[in-house]
Amino acid sequence: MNLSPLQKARYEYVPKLPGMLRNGIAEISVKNGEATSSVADQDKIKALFPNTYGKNEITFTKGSNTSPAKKQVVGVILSGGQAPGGHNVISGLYDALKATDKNNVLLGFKGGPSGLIEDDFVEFDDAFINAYRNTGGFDIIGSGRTKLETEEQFKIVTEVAKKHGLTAIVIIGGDDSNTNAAVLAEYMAANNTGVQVIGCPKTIDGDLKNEDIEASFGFDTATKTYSELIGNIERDANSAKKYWHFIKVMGRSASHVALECALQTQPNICLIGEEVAVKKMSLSQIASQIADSVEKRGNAGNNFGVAIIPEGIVEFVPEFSKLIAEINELLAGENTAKFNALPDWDAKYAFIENGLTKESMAVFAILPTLIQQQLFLERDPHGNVQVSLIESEKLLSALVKDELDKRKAAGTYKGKFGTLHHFFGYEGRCAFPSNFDADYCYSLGYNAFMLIQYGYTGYLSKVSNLSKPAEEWVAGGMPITKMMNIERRNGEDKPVIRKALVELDGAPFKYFAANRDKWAVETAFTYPGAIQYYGPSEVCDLTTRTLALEKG
Ligand code: FBP
Repeated sequence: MNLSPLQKARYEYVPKLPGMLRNGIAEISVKNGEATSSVADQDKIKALFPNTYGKNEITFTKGSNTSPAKKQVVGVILSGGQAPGGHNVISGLYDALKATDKNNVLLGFKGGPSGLIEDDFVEFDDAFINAYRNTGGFDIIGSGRTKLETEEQFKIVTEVAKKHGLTAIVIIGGDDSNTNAAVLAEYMAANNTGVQVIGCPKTIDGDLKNEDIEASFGFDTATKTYSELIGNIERDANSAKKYWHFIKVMGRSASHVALECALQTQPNICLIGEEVAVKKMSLSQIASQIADSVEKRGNAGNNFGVAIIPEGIVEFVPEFSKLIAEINELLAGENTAKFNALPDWDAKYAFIENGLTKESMAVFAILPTLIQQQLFLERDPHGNVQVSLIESEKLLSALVKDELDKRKAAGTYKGKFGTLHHFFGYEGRCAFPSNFDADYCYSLGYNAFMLIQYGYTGYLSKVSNLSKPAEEWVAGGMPITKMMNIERRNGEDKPVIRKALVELDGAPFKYFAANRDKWAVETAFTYPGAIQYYGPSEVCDLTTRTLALEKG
């Protein structure tokens, strides 16, 4: 492997553990907390998880380690989208496992949950792990999006576990993967397999958080990476003074990433999907709001600016969601073939006009042709529109241009509107983890092993008090069932971990809302610069603005 100087230096970085885990394995004991109940639908969740429901929250403390001596063979998987720090979860897990007993074994199942089904694995040793310490990416074993949720899959996993003598499985994933971890834990307990299951909270989207989990790992590094790039673009915009940059950032179901980037860079515009949904905003209203900023700035001679758009924005616009539902209906079954056989776009347009309601057709008609065609080109295997592939940054800038043309004709707008488009997503998911993520992830992995050693199952590795220095972090575990409620998914009632959307009465959004009118008109950009790995702690160990504001 060719090593960059930074990679070599990062190998030497020693991640910081919470104070209570620092004295060595022999000095970690357990403090029992309260018994738990699920956040909602208690009776239903309890009935679905009779073996793992209602367990106590636990915290680790300094004290004599009373866990039973037992050889551990642990399997680990990475699940879903990449997030900086995944390698450190595995190295923390490995270090705690080997420090407890050098005969313990850690197996990595490759390519995500499918690795467990296909029994595709590697056994980690020191040399293997050392090559990945403090690095970004999930390439140590790869990841995947196969869902572990059916009885048949669980039976196969049980066979694989038996074959290797697995005592525990660690699932590093987002809300869906950890929901499945809880279901697997219950299955393993109900069938007396002796296999424990522990989850670790991952996702750059930041939407796996709640009163127990303060942040999912990867959010810190990814948002710092995007914010660096956005800050650089702001400075370019402020230098050249000739472009409006429309920047889409990842975060499909929640706008935490967009909000955090806005808090770090103070752009002229940042849309928050959750607000759009609550206010039931239309595409025209959104375009008009952006056009107000462009107009005021343009009339003052500032024909440049920056707008941040969350990836999932269009799904939050009620009229757009309705349009998508109608298109899915319109092309159901044989209609797709009929539509595809039409000779040209005019014929297709007439077919669409004929099939949509008047209201949805009105929305469709204002979309730029490129986006109209995208809606019919990009389909998923079920024939549905792939909303995540819609270039919403281009859609919005085109709608803003239409609005500005009207204002120009009316004589109110006198500026120029040159646009550039960007999408920041993959650029941030595999960055070298910030010191925060390197420390947090290593602690999550180390802590996950302590939960295993003390015999817990169906727990999420929990490290909290994260806005304070690592020394003051609190390590422990929370039953996953505590975070669950019943939701309708694909026409069925399912027990799931509730996804955390941006709270409009939360401190991060309120801070943004109190400042955005000023940012929309003035040039109030801030330039966070690149993540710093070495240097003063106030620069290198900074947490996100979201966490700082949430924790006051
Ligand atoms: P996870 O929820 O699995 O962490 O993934 C989140 C994410 O990074 C989203 O922000 C993005 O929409 C999606 O993954 C992209 O997925 P893919 O890697 O499959 O293109």
